[in-house]
Amino acid sequence: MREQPLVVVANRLPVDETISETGTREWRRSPGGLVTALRPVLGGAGTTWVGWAGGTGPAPELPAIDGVTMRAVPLSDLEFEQYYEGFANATLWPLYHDAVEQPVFHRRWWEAYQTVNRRFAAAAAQAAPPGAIVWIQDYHLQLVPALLRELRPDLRIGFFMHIPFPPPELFKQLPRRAELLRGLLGADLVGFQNSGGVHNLLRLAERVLGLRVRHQEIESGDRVVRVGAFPISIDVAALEGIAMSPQVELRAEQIRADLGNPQRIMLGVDRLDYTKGIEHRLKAYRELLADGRVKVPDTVLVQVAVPSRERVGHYRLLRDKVEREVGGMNGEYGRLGVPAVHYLNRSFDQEELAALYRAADVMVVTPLRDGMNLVAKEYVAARVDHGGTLVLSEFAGAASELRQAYLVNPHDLDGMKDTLVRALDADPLDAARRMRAMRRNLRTHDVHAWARAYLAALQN
Ligand code: ADQ
Repeated sequence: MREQPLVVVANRLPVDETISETGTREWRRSPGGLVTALRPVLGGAGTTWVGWAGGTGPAPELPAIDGVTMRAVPLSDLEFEQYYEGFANATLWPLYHDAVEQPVFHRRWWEAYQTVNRRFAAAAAQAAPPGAIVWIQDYHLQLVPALLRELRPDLRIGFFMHIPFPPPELFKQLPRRAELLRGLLGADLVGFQNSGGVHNLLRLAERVLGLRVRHQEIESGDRVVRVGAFPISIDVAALEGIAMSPQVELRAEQIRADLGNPQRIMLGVDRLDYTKGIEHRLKAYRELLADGRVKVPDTVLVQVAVPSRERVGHYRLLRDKVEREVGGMNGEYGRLGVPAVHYLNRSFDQEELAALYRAADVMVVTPLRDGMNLVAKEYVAARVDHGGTLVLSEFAGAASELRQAYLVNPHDLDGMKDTLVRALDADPLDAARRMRAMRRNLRTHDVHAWARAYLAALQN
């Protein structure tokens, strides 16, 4: 059990505002995401979460949720646009994902990013008791470690990057690269999803800042910053419990029946984001239909795409493109009452997701670049029956752990088509052997192990 108080600093607080039946405003814990990952370490000595509550204008006063004190950081409309949609999601997000979309740089976005990062640092400094551990999350807040250290040198400061961290060749495009690196190096420990991120930060510290680097440490003034890989995971036992329940099993059967009991169901579940390779996946499936290697109604694809960042131009364009493509495929290859692609553009609860996972014969996860990809891990955890096959992009962080998946390069259309067919035609014994091996690995590398490993390293 942790003895020091903990302050988690993340762009978003784990709460959603809802209107109750009597019309009053209420705050509920938001499902999924980071809060699920951190739940096991949130207990113990006092914990505070610093983040934005959603909405613009003054920060609301929030009740504690599950014993965690909530401190809201306000954002104005303009800041939301320039810091969140702008610098975080139109500059850093595409650049860090191999620039699969063109990153946009604007000086006024950078100003807003600095202002908001200063505000988060001040809120964390105020919330943290003496000697507390502060764990800062993700690319939105890269300046906070150094800003916070200036305000509160007594704190133990950790940073974890959930998305990929790019090689110097890409990172060096950023006009404010040195400031961003110095911001990160305010932490005692900088964590990444895998060794690629670690290696890239070490090289950047050397090349851009001229610092001395040895092993996994960077000498920064009179301090040593440690850097490490901590692959994030999911709450395996909780998802297994859900997936095993009779209701979910029944629901999975019902889903298959609703789809017309096809021989094979393929499934994609993604946030609607251009890094997830949804278009590449649809194209491969369309060609398989055109070649006659896959036929409706024997095989169908279910694509679940949760709307995301809908005010950002790239995201609106992507949604339009995906919808046009799905419409085109259904017009060409669907039958009356049996579309080739069942497209669902909304969010589901964990039970429904687990039932979808259990109903799917082939899970298709094909990001062009992804820090980890929890959907792949969720599919494996949900397959308590050892059924199903996973087709997984080499460019997802999860590929280095889920080695028995059918790995694909989503840019290689022919390769992807062949692998999809192999996964559809997999020998059930071989598929079960692969699934068992992945499940064994996942069970010992769940989210509790992740959080414990990171915090132990930070306190060391
Ligand atoms: P994301 O890019 O959001 O996360 P991912 O890891 O796949 O991507 O997580 C998505 C989550 O959303 C999953 O838990 C999934 O179940 C859920 N989800 C997807 N579709 C849903 C739907 N229709 N309804 C409800 N829930 C849905 C970032 C990085 C990733 C990294 C995570 C965690 O981009 O690479 O794995 O952070 O570090």
